[in-house]
Amino acid sequence: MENDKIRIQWFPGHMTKAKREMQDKMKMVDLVIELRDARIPNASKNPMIEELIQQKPRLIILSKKDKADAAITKAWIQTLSNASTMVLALDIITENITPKIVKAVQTLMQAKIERMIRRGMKPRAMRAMVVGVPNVGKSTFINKISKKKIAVTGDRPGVTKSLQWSKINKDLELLDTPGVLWPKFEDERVGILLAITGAIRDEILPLEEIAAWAMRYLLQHHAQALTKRYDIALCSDPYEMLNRIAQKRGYMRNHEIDEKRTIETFLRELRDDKLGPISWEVPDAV
Ligand SMILES: Nc1nc2c(ncn2[C@@H]2O[C@H](COP(=O)(O)OP(=O)(O)OP(=O)(O)O)[C@@H](O)[C@H]2O)c(=O)[nH]1
Ligand SMILES: [Mg+2]
Repeated sequence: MENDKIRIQWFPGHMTKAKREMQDKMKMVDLVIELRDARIPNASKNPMIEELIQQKPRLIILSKKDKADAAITKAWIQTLSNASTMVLALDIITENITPKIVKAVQTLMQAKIERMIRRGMKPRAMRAMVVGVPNVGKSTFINKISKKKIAVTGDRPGVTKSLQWSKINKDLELLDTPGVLWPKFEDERVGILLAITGAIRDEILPLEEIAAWAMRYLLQHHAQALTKRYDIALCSDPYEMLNRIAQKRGYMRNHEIDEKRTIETFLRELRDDKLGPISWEVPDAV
């Protein structure tokens, strides 16, 4: 079973609609604020976005930086930055993010604003579309900047259903969008990493395989975190590791290991950072 292909499938019906609406609105936005999960900056990049945003300036926010390894995040910032793309890593919940965003938007849009002034136009608010995979923090980001609870948020994918503008101040307007995934993952690893970090609904996931994949990665890269959290002897078989957690915690039913409970607990603790900050992807350059 270990080496079977892990298949993650879904029907992106409402996402097709969201993509169409975003395409439509793209014409009237000045820049794109793309949120990616700091733990998986590559896997959480939506390939559709590249085609959608064309030449617009882009601000990439690596969200949930509190859940990622700080040194690896720093390397990602360097890798992803270029002439038309600024990159900021943020803990959206605890940081005072507004001044950073306002400044970043000003820097990115300076040339356009100056052009408008030169042509005698009154500078208007810059319009930014906020995009990103489900559950990455788009609505939390907008609420934080607007200091209002305009957008509904929740720790599960698929909370935002439609596009919604928020006026932040005279200089900035933000468009919240539903999290979108793409019809097909080019690489099964991408689907697994999105699953581990909570961008895909658990109901449609092969959770046992996802947990085993995560366990294998942790054994390779964070073995100490496993011993510290679960106080169990390490072995190279991820399924046996899950059994050991179950035995240690007493997750039994009718004298047998309660696999469902073990897997769900393990994944929840992983997502809640109980094993410490973990980056699941490292840029090539590192
Ligand atoms: N630890 C941490 N949690 C965050 C951060 N940003 C957002 N969250 C949490 O992530 C979860 C998802 O946030 P939302 O703002 O609803 O995400 P979304 O991108 O709007 O999701 P959809 O509308 O489903 O696409 C919430 O539980 C937030 O509290 C962050 O920087 N750090
Ligand atoms: Mg949302």
